[in-house]
Amino acid sequence: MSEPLVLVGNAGAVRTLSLNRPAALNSFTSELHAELLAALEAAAADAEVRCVVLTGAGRAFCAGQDLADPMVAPDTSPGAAPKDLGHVIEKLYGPLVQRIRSMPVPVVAAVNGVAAGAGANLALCCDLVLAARSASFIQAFTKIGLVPDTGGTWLLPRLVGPARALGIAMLGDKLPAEEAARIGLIWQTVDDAALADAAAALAGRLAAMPSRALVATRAAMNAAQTMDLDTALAEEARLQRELGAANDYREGVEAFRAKRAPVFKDR
Ligand code: T3D
Repeated sequence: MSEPLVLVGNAGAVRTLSLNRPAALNSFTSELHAELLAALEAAAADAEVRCVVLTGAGRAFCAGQDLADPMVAPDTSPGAAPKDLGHVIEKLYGPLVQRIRSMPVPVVAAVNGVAAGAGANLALCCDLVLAARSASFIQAFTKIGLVPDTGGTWLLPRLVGPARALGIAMLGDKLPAEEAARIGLIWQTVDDAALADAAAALAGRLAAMPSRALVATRAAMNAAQTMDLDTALAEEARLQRELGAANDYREGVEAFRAKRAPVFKDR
């Protein structure tokens, strides 16, 4: 039997998904897309899972689209029709981003090495991005005549502002993880040898927190980007009304008053 393209690990309430095509730097084929989407669906449907960690097997996080995949590799024979890359984005990368951004639990990217093209934006669309100090982020798209996809045009200016976003995306230079953290593109870097433990600790911490509040925080911050202040305040009231009626709020306040650790269960 062939190796799974996504390795699935469980530690308590944390589900770790490792992209597993190390010889091709975990670049995406349609098969990898299918396995990753199925693994994310399974994590979303499993009430025991309270945080997902996404990482890569081997020395890379993900080198984006597998450029040797016949689905996208240009056919150079005379008169050959161009590959419909728009279809690939609509059918594979778009749904992947939407799946991650709508997960019912927080998603941590543990970026263990180079994250290029769609691989960089796959990491950036996670809620918290933790990277090994030797990792790097490359918006490789313009080098092959494409625009940033996998949410890159939406994410980059929101994360680092339009000036930096354009510099990073147009030049396609390798951005070391420490510089990515310094400019606010990612959450944190840690020593390479400490990445797995740091990701596990961060994910364990998130898993013990009120999932619904974390997910609503993600959704509210996304939505507020296109709202005026009045609308954002109204949305905060709506969410607070909803969360204030949930068990986690009661538990959080009771635990605070009893000076004990809360046990959150809503998802
Ligand atoms: O096309 C569409 O469908 C639209 C969607 C696009 C989404 C995208 O992601 S477009 C961007 C695609 N990705 C890239 O352009 C990145 C290409 N890779 C690189 O620039 C470099 O490999 C890296 C900077 C990521 C790493 O460099 P380095 O020197 O550490 O490794 P390497 O020697 O270049 O690569 C190691 C192996 O991985 C090598 O194979 P080999 O020679 O050992 O058999 C290399 O060919 C393979 N590899 C790396 N990236 C890809 C890849 N194979 C297929 N596709 C890749 N993207």
